[in-house]
Amino acid sequence: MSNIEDKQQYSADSIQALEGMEHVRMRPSMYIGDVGVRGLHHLVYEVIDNSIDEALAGHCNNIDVFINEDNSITVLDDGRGIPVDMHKKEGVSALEVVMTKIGAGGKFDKDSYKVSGGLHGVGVSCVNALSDHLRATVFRNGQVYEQEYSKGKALYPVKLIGDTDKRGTEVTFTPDKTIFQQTTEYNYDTLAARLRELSYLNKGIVIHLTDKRNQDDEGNDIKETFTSSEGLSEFVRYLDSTREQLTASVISMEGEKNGIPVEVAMVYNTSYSENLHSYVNNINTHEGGTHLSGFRRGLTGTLKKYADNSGLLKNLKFDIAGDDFREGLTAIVSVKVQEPQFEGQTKTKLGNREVSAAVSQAVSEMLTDYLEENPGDAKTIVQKVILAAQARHAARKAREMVQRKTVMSIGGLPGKLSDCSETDPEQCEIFLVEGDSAGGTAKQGRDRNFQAILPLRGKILNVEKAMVHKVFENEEIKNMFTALGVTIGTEEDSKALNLSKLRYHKVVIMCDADVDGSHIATLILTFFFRFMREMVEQGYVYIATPPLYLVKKGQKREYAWDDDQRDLIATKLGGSVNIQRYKGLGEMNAEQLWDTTMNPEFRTLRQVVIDSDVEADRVFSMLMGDEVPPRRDFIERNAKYANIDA
Ligand code: 0RA
Repeated sequence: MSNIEDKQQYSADSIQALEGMEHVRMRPSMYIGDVGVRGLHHLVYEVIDNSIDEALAGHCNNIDVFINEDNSITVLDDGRGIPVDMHKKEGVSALEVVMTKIGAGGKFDKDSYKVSGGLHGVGVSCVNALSDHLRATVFRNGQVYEQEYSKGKALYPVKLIGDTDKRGTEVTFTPDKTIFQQTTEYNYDTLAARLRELSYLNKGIVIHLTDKRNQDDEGNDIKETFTSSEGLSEFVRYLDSTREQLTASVISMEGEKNGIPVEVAMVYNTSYSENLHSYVNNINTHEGGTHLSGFRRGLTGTLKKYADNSGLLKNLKFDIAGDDFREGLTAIVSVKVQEPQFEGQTKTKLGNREVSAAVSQAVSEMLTDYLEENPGDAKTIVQKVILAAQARHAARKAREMVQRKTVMSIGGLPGKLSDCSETDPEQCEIFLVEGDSAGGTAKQGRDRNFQAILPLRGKILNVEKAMVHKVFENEEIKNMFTALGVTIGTEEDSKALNLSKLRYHKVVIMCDADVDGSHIATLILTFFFRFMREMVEQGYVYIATPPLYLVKKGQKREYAWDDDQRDLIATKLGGSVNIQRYKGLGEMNAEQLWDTTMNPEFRTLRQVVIDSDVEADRVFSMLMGDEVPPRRDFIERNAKYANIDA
């Protein structure tokens, strides 16, 4: 990857210093996206990013990340160490400039080697500004240097604190509680998912994650190592580990096209879903962009040409569309771009035009070779594409039915829906409730002004294993589309979701607090994830949390959501208490359901968020595939606690 090697000697005065630490504290969301759970974790990614850059430049092999006991974070690498020599213009050490000047650290210096970049590419100074305390330790030239900061301000000039034979940089920071008011508690799984992703995207780097807050049975800290010798092809296999591969090998390439480093890996599986993930400079480009369109073009063009030449398409009575080439495809595209232009709603869509041709060419070359060398696999793939085209024709008919029903709107609403009287979608909530009996209780208990109820019958369709047309023919799923007022398909994109007529801004999945209930909630979530993904992304989807226990003593009644709480209440009430365990929503009466689970004043809704695209994809295919791991555990881990009514 020649264009990311050092182009020039990087010295202290090539670091451009810009102003604005105060601004970061005033408007943190402008720099790190938000000040919630997501922003909190971005701080870590921003720091690690510098170490990854150092590794990409060929100077660092190991990165150690610690979640310390007090929820501070330490990132240690074995790179060259941040320079500590005097910065000519600023009159302080380069380290201090990097740590205290927004935009320093080479990020805005396009001649430097950096192509990586944290989600917002704002640099470690931004993390410093948002930290109550930060300590930077540099191991360089046989010596150890240190500087500490508070809320981005240096507490003393860089000082020499000793000798060493180590090399590298260590940063420990404590996020500022006055900025991150929601929480400053780090989630191990969230960090692990990102580090795993980074290890696949940057093969060869060894990343350790240690959680000093939690120990295993032997008293050792929880610890994992992420490293990949094969990179993306290994990543694809990890993603598809619970799916059945259609061909034995993963198709992959790594190289440079028109000066742009391109890496691609892909494999077909027997499922019906398309799993494309793309990255620019290690950032997940969730909205796609030119690299992804280049991938699609290269894939379609090459496969179509091969299929035409092979004669396998003779006598075909229907056309083959781009989508058909991607059914059951898991693929990752990763490019490194010097000056990426990010567009789109969430600034995760690559705009650079030149990247499209580079990826398209890379994919054509890779695939052409593969198909020629593996005629057996080639035939299997083409046959899969033909089947997909056939199913698509069936699906289109079913989809048009859903659409026609939705467009009619009034009168077209499902009979089972108990709608609310309010018509402003922002005020409206809909509860998706398992079973008719719980649906009945919810209907009595709700505030009909703004709460609608849609009962769903028993187990809803497992969309992970069903062909697309079956999904659109399913009665419960059709009801969800019509009730929500959501349609699919626009002029440009047959799969695009149209939320402009969305009738409720809170969609609450309400299931029993037991294993079956969790399973049903997971089925519904899988449906949203695969078919109404934007609903989740825009924060419209929630999970209700009904209590597990009712603790009674005389006239006193209190609810408990877990065993600890139950015991606490029992102790508080004292003497002999009566404890009722709710086995399902059906055991609660309408008033109890309102009080505990539906009343915005007292309930806790958990907003469903997607932490990591690839992890969510893997989790759903795992949960809804053939294996049956504990689903309750899954929901606990994936639905972030958010008391949105507070
Ligand atoms: C600029 C120049 C040099 C190193 C770094 C930045 C650097 C920054 C970070 C941040 C975390 N880990 C890091 N490792 C290195 C060194 C230039 C030289 O030695 O010639």
